[in-house]
Amino acid sequence: RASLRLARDHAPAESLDEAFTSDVIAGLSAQPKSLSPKYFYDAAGSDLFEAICRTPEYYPTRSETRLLRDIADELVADWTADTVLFEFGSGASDKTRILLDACPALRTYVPIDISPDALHAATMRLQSNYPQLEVVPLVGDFTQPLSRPEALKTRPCVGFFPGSTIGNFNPDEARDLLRAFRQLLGEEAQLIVGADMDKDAATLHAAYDDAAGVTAAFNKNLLVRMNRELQGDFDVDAFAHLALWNDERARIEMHLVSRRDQVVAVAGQRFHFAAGETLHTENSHKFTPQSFAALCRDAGWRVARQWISPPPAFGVFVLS
Ligand code: AVJ
Repeated sequence: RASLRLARDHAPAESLDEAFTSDVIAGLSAQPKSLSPKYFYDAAGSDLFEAICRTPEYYPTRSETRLLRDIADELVADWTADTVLFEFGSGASDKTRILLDACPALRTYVPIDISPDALHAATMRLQSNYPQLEVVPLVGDFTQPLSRPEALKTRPCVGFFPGSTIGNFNPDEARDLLRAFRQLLGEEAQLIVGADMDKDAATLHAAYDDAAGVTAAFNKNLLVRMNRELQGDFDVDAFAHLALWNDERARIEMHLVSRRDQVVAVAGQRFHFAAGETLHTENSHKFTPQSFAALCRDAGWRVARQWISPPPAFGVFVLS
């Protein structure tokens, strides 16, 4: 099994903890203030995301899951027992089960996730439910360079990138990321990507501002995490959750809005927030079949097949 371990391309310049510290200092020093959405996913944040998926307003998970069930046999039609399945941002690996059930012959699954707790729990569950499957978990940030170990280089590879995680990246970053996946998986590989589709602003807005406040808690968990891990003194109640639809950029934005003029200490520094000033925590880009195909083309992939669910529309794309 050791021979299957994924290798980092370069020695990591810094640990995840060090990256969190430097990204928080840089993001809170910037104008406007921002922080990468990857920092949502500590253990509590990963659980809150799973809870978001169960809210009536957050349709993407349900639309995508239904679609994947409907098309699973087509997705796995040319997989063999040798195929290696990689997943980027695997979380609870729930959607993966749809593919595993459709292709019982599959022997090797490489889930990659930034949350060690979510990854560990998912690995334990999968190993007990799929005893014939070798699960090779990789804790890490999939936006950092990764390379396939020699042992996997001769085997056909399929990448799985569901959930519209691609939407969290701005167009340049998304292109670079899809290119890096191609580099990792090899020229012959396929990449299955789930992408949320553009739709009416009311449906989009509700999905990111659910009535029960689960998304608000998910957003504010960033403050809780900074308090705990970076000795912060954020007053969580002094910030409000904001979700807004940016029509020009075709994206939902999430922000944390300072309710008052305040100074916060975190990571050994002090940061001023004016009343109404926001910390931009997430973009979630929405696509049309055309805009998604253009992105893939820029990244050196082509859309070989695509399926769009019934409304609220969600797309699954097979790239080759
Ligand atoms: C997991 C990144 C796809 O952008 O819809 C859910 C995360 N943020 N509600 C998304 C999220 C707010 C989600 N992704």
